[in-house]
Amino acid sequence: MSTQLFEDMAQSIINGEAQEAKRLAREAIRQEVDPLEAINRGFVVGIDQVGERFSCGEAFLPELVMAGEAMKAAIAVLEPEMARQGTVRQTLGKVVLGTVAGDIHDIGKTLVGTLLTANGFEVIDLGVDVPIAAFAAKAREVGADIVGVSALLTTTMTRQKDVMAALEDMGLRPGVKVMVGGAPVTQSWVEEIQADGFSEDAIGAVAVAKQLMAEKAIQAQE
Ligand code: B1M
Repeated sequence: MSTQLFEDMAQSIINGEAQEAKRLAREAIRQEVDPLEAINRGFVVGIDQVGERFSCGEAFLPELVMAGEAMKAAIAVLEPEMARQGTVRQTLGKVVLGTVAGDIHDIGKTLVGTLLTANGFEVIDLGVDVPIAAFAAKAREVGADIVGVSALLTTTMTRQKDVMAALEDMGLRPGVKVMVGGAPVTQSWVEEIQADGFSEDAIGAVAVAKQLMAEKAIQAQE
């Protein structure tokens, strides 16, 4: 497979062309390209460029919006394929997932949810702009093993800490593990708020979730 397809994918996002992004996503499936590779080597390269241009004032909000829409359109085509390729079918654990209050970025969070589902986790996706208390309330209602909290803004990242406090207040910790993620999240932030797990990407999030389930199993034996 040529790298031209990946380059075209990136360009479709930079141009904010949702129809073209969808066409290229279908083409990737037709050529049996790994959907996650298409996302990471193609579409994400484009959205990262738009993000960089936005942060240095070379691109503006409408471009960010259009790039985001194109990205979502492409992922919507690839998602069923990723789910279909997920081989593990037994439920590994229950994950309540969402993007924190004040934050409407959902592309990365949804990707994390898709890969967790494809790898055998039951995911309850609360969506975006999720109030702090809603994470804890849903975790209690469904008996969650893990609460996954995504944040893409430095201003909303602090709410990951608030979600942990809400779980603590409801007496749900340490039985419910907390995994955090999102572009501004760093290992030192994770250590500061004492979250149980962190991943920089969606594939890593699956490995972290499995690790957290293993830790839960050990805790249950103690
Ligand atoms: Co916004 N935005 N945005 N944006 N946006 C960023 C995040 C920004 C870095 C752009 C920039 O300046 N370079 C910047 C944040 C700066 C900061 O705080 N540090 C920014 C800003 C400033 C804003 C607004 C404030 C702009 C404005 O209005 N002036 C505004 C805020 C709105 C709000 O939320 N209240 C805003 C709005 C938007 C759009 C709506 C236009 C659109 C979102 C569309 C959507 O999501 N439906 C948008 C977009 C598209 C971006 C960028 C360009 C791309 C984000 C993305 O989807 N990346 C982004 C710049 C960038 O990140 N390059 C930017 C692709 C996605 C696959 O990656 O989301 O990082 P990501 O997810 C990864 C990992 O982070 C990780 O795995 C995912 C998959 O690999 N991960 C987890 C994510 N969640 C996880 C959870 C986990 C584990 C891993 O466990 C639970």
